[in-house]
Amino acid sequence: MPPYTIVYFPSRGRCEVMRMLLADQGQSWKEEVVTSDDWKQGTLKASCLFGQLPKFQDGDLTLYQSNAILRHLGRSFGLYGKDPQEAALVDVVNDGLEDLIRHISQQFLRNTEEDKAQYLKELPGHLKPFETLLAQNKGGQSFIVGDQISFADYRLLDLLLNHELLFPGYLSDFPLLAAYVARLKARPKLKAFLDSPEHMNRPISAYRKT
Ligand code: GTS
Repeated sequence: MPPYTIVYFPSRGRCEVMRMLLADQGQSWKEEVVTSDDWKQGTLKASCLFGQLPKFQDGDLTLYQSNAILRHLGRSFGLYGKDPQEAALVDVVNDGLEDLIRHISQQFLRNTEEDKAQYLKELPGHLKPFETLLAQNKGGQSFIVGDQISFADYRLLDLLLNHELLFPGYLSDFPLLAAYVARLKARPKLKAFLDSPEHMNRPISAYRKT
């Protein structure tokens, strides 16, 4: 039995990054998929510390809060920079991604054509900090921080891949980010996961079909 269990709604949402990280690190995990009917019933919600999912089990340890889960996995698998300075930079990237993802979630909830057009117009401004960070690290030929993969790389990759589904070709003005996506996607275990029906058939958000 794998020690890890992800309890979440039937979407990529806040959990695909955990799945990508675990798959790339050669781990297996169990899924407990919660349908909206199950959730509305209320018992599980009442049992969750903050009344929300994801819930994550690592053996006897039960965790809530997706960023705490990611940081736990980062520490467990050596995916949190090679020293405190790099760990702090990994946090900077992750917090910047959190802000951006919150902003995106608002757009997804409304999702009119007008919102989409406005979002696309603003997207280059949102991506710029990440392209800048990449450029500052070995001219963009490495990871987002240092010379080893961190949990922030999986999170950034997840965000960029989701955007590719929504806005194909959107990275054409961001050559370093485009090359970074291609490089990470080619990691064998990650590629196997990203090509699997398990990933391909899971919608980005519970609120969307794609
Ligand atoms: N800060 C929390 C985290 O990062 O884990 C937020 C969790 C959260 O907002 N969960 C939503 C939820 O449980 C689902 S989703 O935003 O991840 O899609 N919603 C149901 C509810 O009853 O609040």
